[in-house]
Amino acid sequence: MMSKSVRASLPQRTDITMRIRRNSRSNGLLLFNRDESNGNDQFSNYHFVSLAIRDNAIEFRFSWGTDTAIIRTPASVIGVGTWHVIRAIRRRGKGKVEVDGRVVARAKASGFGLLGVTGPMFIGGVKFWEGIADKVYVRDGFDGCVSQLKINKKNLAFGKKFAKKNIGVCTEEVVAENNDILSDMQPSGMFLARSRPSARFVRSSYASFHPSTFLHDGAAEQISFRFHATNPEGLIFFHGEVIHDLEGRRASSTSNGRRRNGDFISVGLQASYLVYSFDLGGGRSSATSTFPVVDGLWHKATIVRRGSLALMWIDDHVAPTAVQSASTHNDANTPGRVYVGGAPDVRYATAGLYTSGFAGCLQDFKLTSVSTGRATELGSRYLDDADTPSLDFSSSGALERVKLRACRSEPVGLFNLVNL
Ligand SMILES: [Ca+2]
Repeated sequence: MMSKSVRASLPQRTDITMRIRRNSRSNGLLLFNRDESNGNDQFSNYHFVSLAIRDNAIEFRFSWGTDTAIIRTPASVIGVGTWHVIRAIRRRGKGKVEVDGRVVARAKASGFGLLGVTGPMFIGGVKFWEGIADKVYVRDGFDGCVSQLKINKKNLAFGKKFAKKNIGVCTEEVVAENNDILSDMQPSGMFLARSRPSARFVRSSYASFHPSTFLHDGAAEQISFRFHATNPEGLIFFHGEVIHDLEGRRASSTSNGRRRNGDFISVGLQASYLVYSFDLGGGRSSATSTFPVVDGLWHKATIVRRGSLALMWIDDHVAPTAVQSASTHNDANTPGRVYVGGAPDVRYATAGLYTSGFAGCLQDFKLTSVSTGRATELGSRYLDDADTPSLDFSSSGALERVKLRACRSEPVGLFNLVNL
């Protein structure tokens, strides 16, 4: 994709934000813009600015011809299959790269001044690679989706300003109703991909499923889901004692503020952090995300419990948050329904741990029980649950559907490996 009317950089500063999702671990060029004021000699030492994925790291380069500054992030700051916001910033000779709002790399090049980029700006690939590949050290276009491009804090729609080549449409994504990132992007030949099971919740919403939906009879078990939260507090998942019997009556008349006496497993948001809590009979333990997850972005959570040990991964971060319960209780005795997005009486159900349900979208909610053999194989990693069906939030899958809404689908630009 190419734009002749937009420049990726001003002389004194560069500020590029791209929201991307990789389809593979391939190297790929995200953005390239060079100086063409001295003619179109491809092999000369020209000024340029580039953003690329190389060996699973992000590389932000800017060059004054003979000298090139390279700001390289650690490898694996962005994974495959999840959305990330990358921001590359330069102030004269100083540059930094942020991923999902956190600075992950910075560098200073002394003596550098103004940068001139006069040529067209390329996104996702370039028209020709001669004389470019040996500047950025990637030889392919980006394999994945780009849903947002911001240059100097100005959002650019992938509309008429861009000439497109080899670009499809990514649609297997959902966003909250207030996300209008691509409202003005109307690509021709748009197709709708299979939508993933998802539902939107409004704090008082919930869906319930048969107790057997999550059998805690394996050597390990896993909860995984994608979420986009719009409120910093709220219950996302609960499995514990019987709250309502099969006729829908509250099973116990005990008042709020009671002391809990049954086993439970819960996941929810507390002050913008994701928290996994469980009590198997010996007291409550919790694992909390190391960073806030209510930030307008989609995140993926994967939680594995093996007896009294729980591990929680957020997005593609390699290191999980771990919690080991001091108790010797390993079995979850949870005869109640499985609740997602909230519960009939959240304060009562969670004994005050939560006061309301979740607000936002949940997608691809999977509950997987792992047999002893597979758990051994699993080690300390999480399970590939590609074969686990996602919870069906429709009336054919859920026992109850209370105030469930639809998540809107989001069309986004898809790039493939074919060069522009
Ligand atoms: Ca127990």
